[in-house]
Amino acid sequence: MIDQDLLFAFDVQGYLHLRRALTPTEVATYTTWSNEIQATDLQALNVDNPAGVTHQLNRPVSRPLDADARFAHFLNHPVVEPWLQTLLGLAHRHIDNDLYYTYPGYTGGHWHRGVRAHPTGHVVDGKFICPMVKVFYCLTDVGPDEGEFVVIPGSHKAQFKLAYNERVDLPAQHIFNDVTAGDIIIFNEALLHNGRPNPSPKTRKTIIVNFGRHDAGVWQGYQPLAQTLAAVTPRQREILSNTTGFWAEPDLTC
Ligand SMILES: O=C(O)CCC(=O)C(=O)O
Repeated sequence: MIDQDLLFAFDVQGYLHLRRALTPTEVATYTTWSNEIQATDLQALNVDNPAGVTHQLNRPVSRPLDADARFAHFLNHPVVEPWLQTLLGLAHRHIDNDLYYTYPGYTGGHWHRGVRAHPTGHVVDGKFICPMVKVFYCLTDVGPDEGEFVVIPGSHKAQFKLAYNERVDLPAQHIFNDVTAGDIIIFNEALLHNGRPNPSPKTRKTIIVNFGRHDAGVWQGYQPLAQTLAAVTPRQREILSNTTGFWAEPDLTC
């Protein structure tokens, strides 16, 4: 069941911070999996699409699902799947996936969004029609000045343009600087978001899975391998079975 207060919050903020959504045992297990694939040979992993390596983040491993099919668990984690069904529809699809580390000394990213803002925040006739929703499974505690993730709450509905290139701070930014290992962040990819510089000695570790609706294509370089499709559950295979080629933003200028 979807909590109506959280649904309201997702609508007006564009994100949810689900605190301690993973158990400590889960965090320990997923950390072990992540440690085990850190040494993945990226060239070998991407032998099907060598150009893909340059389109991927690889900090330290992009497409962890293909490096280790256990990561398919994050396609339909029981905490997340009801949200994906509500925000994207029952037949939602995978777009890309990353094991993403923000290392000490990281100088920060750039503000961006995966899809355009929408006047209603992607709600039409009382239903969400989000084209892209991203899920962060947070594996580490994150405090102030530890390379935290930032979003601009409500920017998925923004009606005014903002010059944000080269800027570290934007008005009203919310900082996930009170994250506990095991928290899950779900956000509308129309939100402006970024990763802050990390002057701390700690690495922020996140498993990221990006999802779209039934008509979403996969991001270039993230097509699942045949062996991955064979190894996962029927439900996970369905989520991985994009039918429309590479990702292209649907026209939702309604
Ligand atoms: O977690 C971060 O630092 C940024 C990740 C990000 O921008 C993204 O996944 O689009």
